[in-house]
Amino acid sequence: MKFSSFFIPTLKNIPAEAEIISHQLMIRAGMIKQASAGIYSWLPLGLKVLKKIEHIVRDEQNKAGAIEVLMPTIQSADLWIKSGRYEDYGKEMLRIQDRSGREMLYGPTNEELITDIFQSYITSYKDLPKNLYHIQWKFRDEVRPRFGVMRGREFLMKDNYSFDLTEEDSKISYNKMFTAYIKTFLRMGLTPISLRAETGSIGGNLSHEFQILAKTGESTLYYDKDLEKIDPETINPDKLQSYYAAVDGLHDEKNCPISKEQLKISKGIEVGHIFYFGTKYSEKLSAFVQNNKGKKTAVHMGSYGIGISRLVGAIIEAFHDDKGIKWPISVAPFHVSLINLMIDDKACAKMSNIMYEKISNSKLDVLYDDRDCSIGKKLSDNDLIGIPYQVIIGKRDLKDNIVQLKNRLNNETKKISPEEALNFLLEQTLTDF
Ligand code: P5A
Repeated sequence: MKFSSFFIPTLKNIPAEAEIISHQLMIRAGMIKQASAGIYSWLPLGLKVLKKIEHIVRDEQNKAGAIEVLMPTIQSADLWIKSGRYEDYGKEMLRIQDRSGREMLYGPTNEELITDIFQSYITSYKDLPKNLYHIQWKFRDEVRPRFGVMRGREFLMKDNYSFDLTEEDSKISYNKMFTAYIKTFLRMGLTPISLRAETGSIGGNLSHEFQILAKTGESTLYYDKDLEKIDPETINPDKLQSYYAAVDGLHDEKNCPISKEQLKISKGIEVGHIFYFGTKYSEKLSAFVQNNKGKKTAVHMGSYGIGISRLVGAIIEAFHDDKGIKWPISVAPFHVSLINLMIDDKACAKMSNIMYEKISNSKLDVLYDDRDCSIGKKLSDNDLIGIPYQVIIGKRDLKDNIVQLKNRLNNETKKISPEEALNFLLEQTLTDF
């Protein structure tokens, strides 16, 4: 992709309305534009990252045996009245009337709708377990939407729902998702910390939230430092759930079961939340199956959410410096930024075109900065948008057959030949594991 024909409207100044770093950087890097409070348009660079995150989430869901569906954003109030949550949800629910006066709503979550789909088709224990997911926009009319996409009113969530015959089977589904979540966040280069959590308006008695570590995170986490050492190949959910971990208000220094040496305190951001709530919705919405003795029983359910749009901001909170974003390779909008500092110089243009073609023909996604603007703007814009590798082509170096290869994650720069730079880039693996 050529920068000059793409659409990345970067900004030099910090926007006044943005309180936190990820919000500031997303606006400055031309990733999003606010449409109204807590509602955003995704510009091309932001959309690319959103899609990369969505891809990793979808891939891990599929690998864990979940099946994709797509439910609508607008729901009828009927099922919510049956489940009892139509009143409970209060003002956070955006209520809409259609032209015939029917009560509709913009879905804040989908427990009711999925339970209704399940009960329409599945009647036997032989069809269990089932785990259905979708990736769809949600709306929650938060009192104070802020922090950009981290706490929006409209936001993209991956949510799935498990259906099992017994509580015991449900725990297996729960742990499968627990493991899939850890793998998902590790693939994004993040460090996930899982904590026992409150169940809130979703209900039930078993719940974990997943926080990722970021120095600028909103929550303070207190946890066993061994929770940070996770090998993606040998994740043991029972073991991870047995470690001590608590957020802010729930940590009690006096009664903490682990030693001071073992306790770690870090800042985090909640990016996922999972719940087991038994038969709470299945009983109210008639999701019954026949068991092996022919007896009608309500199915045991769990629900599992990942904040996909929130993750874009959360990853920036975890990976940035004073110049801008530093994307982990697996979610980066492009892998390589090819920066031609002198577009009017014949040798620079020729070398840039050769490299652009070679990189374009590989598995790497390249952004070719061919803009007619100052060297300073080119370099600062590229640091701002945070593509992991930069190849910088300048007139003086090129005379000695040299280009600069910059690793944006550690800001190290090497002066090497264009061939060496190409070879290095083509050997990169594009996921974190
Ligand atoms: C689980 C899936 C649920 O809604 N029902 C279906 C359950 N859980 S949750 O904790 O309320 O939300 C799941 C994840 O969604 C993200 N999230 C948000 N992201 C951006 N803006 C918001 N206002 C917002 N609210 C929730 C979080 O990542 C959360 O963990």
